[in-house]
Amino acid sequence: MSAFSYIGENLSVENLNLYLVIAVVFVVCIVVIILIIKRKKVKSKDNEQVSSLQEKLAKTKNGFLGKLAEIVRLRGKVNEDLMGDLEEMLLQADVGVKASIDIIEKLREEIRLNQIKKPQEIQKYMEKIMRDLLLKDYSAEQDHLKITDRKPFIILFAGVNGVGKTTTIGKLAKRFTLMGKSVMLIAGDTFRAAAVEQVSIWAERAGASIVKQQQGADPSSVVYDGVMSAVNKKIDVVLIDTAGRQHTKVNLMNELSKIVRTIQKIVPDGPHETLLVVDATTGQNAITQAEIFNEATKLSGLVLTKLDGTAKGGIVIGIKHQLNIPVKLIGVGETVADLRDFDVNEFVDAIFE
Ligand SMILES: Nc1nc2c(ncn2[C@@H]2O[C@H](COP(=O)(O)OP(=O)(O)OP(=O)(O)O)[C@@H](O)[C@H]2O)c(=O)[nH]1
Ligand SMILES: [Mg+2]
Repeated sequence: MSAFSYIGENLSVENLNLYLVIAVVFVVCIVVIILIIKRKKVKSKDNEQVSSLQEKLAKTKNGFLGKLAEIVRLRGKVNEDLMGDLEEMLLQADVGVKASIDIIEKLREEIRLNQIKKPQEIQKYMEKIMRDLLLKDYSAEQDHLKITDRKPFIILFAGVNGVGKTTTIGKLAKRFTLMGKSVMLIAGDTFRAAAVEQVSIWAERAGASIVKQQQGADPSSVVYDGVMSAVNKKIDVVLIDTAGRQHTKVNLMNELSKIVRTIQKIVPDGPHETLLVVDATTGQNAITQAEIFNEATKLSGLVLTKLDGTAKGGIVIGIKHQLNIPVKLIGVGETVADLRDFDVNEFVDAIFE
């Protein structure tokens, strides 16, 4: 006798209800199991992201936490020697003189208020002080790179040579094309021989269009052609590369101001973002560069590159403390996936956890 004929013969209203209940319970169980599996997958993806930022910032993390642990072990007591070592540690991590003094002062205050006797407790307070400092005056609107519906949304990149402008443009182009945006790169660095070629490679990789001229052409003329073309073609995002080197520094700044004026002839409210790219491994130089560039052209944000290659990630705090310009993006490697939005909590967690 088959299972079906058995069920058929024994089918009554009561049995039918029982089978229905079993079927419903079975379906509900399957749905719950699928949901649990999906959630686990999302969670592990999130963890991958966090752990990979931790990995990328390993040098800073080790330089900071490793050093902190060593100082705590060495000193054993909360005293002036310990405070001196901590200040030295901050300076070595490129936090900067003013920010280091400020952090140590705040730490003294916490020690006094909370009657801290064990140096092991210092880490917790140090983490809090740094997080608070980085989150001071935080604005979700101004501290992140967000493209609006403004078409074309124009982002101008500036920075001295070798800091990672072109690489950042390439990574961002890919991010935007993946978001379904039409992207145009403008090869405004006509000074260096290989620069145009480098932008072309990134454009192809990212699936973006490119406007370029030969080496030695007037950068503003390339920018004019590019922005005009972007307006006509209704491009969503325009990323403009510029030279990192000119015959003199004054030339470099004048060139940049001229590019801005050129953009504004076509798009009066552009550029919508002016990002200065600085190299984290150059320490306090990055801050000086930001000050100089900001005088020539109002910057809307910074991109801090090569954070993966330095133990001096404390520069993030120095920048926050000394400049009124938000770090919007960080570069933590050379591949497309290595450009991250700068998120204070994620950054502090990656260093302290
Ligand atoms: N490790 C690491 N390397 C990076 C990062 N960003 C850029 N680089 C590398 O830095 C070098 C210089 O990058 P470019 O993008 O050519 O710099 P640039 O500012 O355009 O330089 P110029 O065109 O000479 O002004 C390249 O070898 C990049 O791969 C980063 O976040 N991490
Ligand atoms: Mg370049």
